[in-house]
Amino acid sequence: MLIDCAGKQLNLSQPVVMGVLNMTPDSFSDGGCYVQQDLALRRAETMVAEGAALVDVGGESTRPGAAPVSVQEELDRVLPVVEQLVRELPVPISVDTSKPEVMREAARVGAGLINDVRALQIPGAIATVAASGLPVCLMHLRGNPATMQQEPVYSDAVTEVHDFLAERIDACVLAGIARERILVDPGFGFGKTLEHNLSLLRHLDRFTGLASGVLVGISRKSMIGLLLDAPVGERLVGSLAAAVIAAWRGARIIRTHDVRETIQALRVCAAVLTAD
Ligand code: 7PJ
Repeated sequence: MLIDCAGKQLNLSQPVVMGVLNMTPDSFSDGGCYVQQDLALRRAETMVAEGAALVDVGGESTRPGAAPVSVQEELDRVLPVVEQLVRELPVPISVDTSKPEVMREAARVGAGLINDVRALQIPGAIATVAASGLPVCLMHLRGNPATMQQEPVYSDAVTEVHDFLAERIDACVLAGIARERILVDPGFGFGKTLEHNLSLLRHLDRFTGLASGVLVGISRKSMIGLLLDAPVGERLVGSLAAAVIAAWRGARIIRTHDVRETIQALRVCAAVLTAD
């Protein structure tokens, strides 16, 4: 199962790791240490050396209550880095954005995948991705990042998230984005309680037939913190357990801050998954 990411191939025959590169000064877990471009490049090189199949560059903080970022500010944060990473790294560079202008410019400088936590709902986003020819990850988010953790309510979270993603896929296909270019993500922590997140992880196999593959981002998130009563810096082991469960339930891309450890955990998982 190969996905073409602007000329670089992403092989999803086994679960792979997407390394997170935050370009936000207020990122909750990296504390903005990689805001400078050379540090960002070195961090990305390390993640690729550790085995990351993709690097995801983001310039908008989507943590609960984070302030909105202007188009220009987001472009300033991510474009120079994306341009350099595309040139210097062998893996596809993904851009975590919801803004059509950022998608268009990222595609122009060679980005290989658009990762949108708002599932291309901002006007112009679907047409921009369709025109770019790039693959896209559609994520489910209930509400918006500012308000999403204010008592999210579902009658059946798994079905509602599934049906939302199915509708977004239909809209994309109608606009000319082939199903083979679409990945889906239930959006752990985006407008969900711990119970919702746990149901989504347990029933992740419900999402595997929707499009080309399932991507999950659980790394260091509050669902791990709540289960372990642990601060962000002490969530590695819990995040690895969740990554293995996700891969076991069919996820093909694990988005993580801890590339080396996650790849080790996934290697064990993949060996068992492919055993007789
Ligand atoms: C996710 C994401 C996720 C996808 C972020 C964080 C918050 N993109 N961007 N899925 N999370 N596709 O890294 O904790 O879960 S930003």
